[in-house]
Amino acid sequence: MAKNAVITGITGQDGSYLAELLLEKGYQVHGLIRRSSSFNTDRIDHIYEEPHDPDRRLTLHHADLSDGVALVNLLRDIQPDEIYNLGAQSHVRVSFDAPLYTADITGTGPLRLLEAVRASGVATRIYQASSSEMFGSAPPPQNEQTRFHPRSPYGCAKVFGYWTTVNYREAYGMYAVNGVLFNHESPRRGETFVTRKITRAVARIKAGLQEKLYLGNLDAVRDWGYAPEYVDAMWRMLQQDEPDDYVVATGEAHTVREFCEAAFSAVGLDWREYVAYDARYERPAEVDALIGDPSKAEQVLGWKPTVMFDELARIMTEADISALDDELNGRTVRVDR
Ligand code: NDP
Ligand code: GDR
Repeated sequence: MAKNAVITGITGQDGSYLAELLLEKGYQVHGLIRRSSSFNTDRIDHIYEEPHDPDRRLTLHHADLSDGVALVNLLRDIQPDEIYNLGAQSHVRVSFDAPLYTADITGTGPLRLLEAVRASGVATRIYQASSSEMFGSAPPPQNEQTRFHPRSPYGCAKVFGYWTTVNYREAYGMYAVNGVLFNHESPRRGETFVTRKITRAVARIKAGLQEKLYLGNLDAVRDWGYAPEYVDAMWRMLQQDEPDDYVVATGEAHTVREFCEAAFSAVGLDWREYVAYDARYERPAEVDALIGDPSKAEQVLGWKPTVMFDELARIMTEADISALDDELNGRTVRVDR
């Protein structure tokens, strides 16, 4: 019998890659999407299946992490074997502008989902998308033992989601796990996160469509990996005998400045001629350095990253150049890269 999985946040970067992975593995995939006045399924349109196709394995349902009753009803109907909670207000800078909304969706959202599992009585395994942002100002390298010191409403909300997941595992014996994932990127990364903002700007500057790229703190250090590899780690976490929490990272550290250098030099440009400072992209409290120690994931899950910093910057820059080329030449933009 094919396994049934529910993905919240299926329209996001990770949700789209995870849906592909689970479909490849033969799963029936149920994605929860938000009602929007415009189309919001770009990242999954290439795997979309006609609702009337009797053999379809991808089904989309309207739901929102703010609506606990809808979650109960859906879980009761779907009876999933696995749930991946990737839905969130995921932008750190935006969380300072919308702290209560972020707390509700990113923090209370996981609690609603866990309660929905209890209320629907479904026997399932649940993955919570926890984040390296929970470590905040705790000095690197960070691993599963590192103390949390979040520096944003987003980070605080993720800490709540983390401990709620641990608590439901301990209190109710649920198979509930946290993947503490460090930054991971791809050509599908949201356009306002720094890596994608840079690679998109490189393509536009190269094509003569943009003159400057305005950024905030160039000194921030991050551990950037490749999103398709990180969703594989999520799946592995739900296939173990016992539920546990894992850090997923590359262990390599680079600054935002270095990412600029790598992306601009990939097309023969000197980043210093194009990057300008704008204070609006600074955060009220910054996370200076996140560098993960993924040894436990490697030992227990057999997970190891292969795409590292330079290759990642190159993949993203090339994808943005070719997407812009498609756009300028009136071709449909391919999202399956
Ligand atoms: P994205 O921002 O690309 O996707 C977020 C998803 O959540 C989208 O599908 C979005 O829907 C959905 N969503 C937003 N609000 C709600 C809501 N109220 N109810 C239901 N769904 C909602 O994030 P990523 O794919 O990058 O990240 C996936 C998860 O992993 C997030 O929880 C994020 O916080 C976490 N994470 C991400 C890391 C990273 O580096 N990418 C690192 C560590 C953790 P819509 O498309 O309609 O906006
Ligand atoms: P982050 O990612 O906050 O780490 O959260 P982001 O790419 O937004 O910022 C990384 C670093 O770059 C600095 N920065 C800028 N950031 C943005 N977005 N725009 C700018 O113009 C800019 N200039 C400098 C930031 O200050 C920061 O230090 C991501 C999200 O995916 C979270 O959901 C996830 O949990 C964490 O990664 C791990």
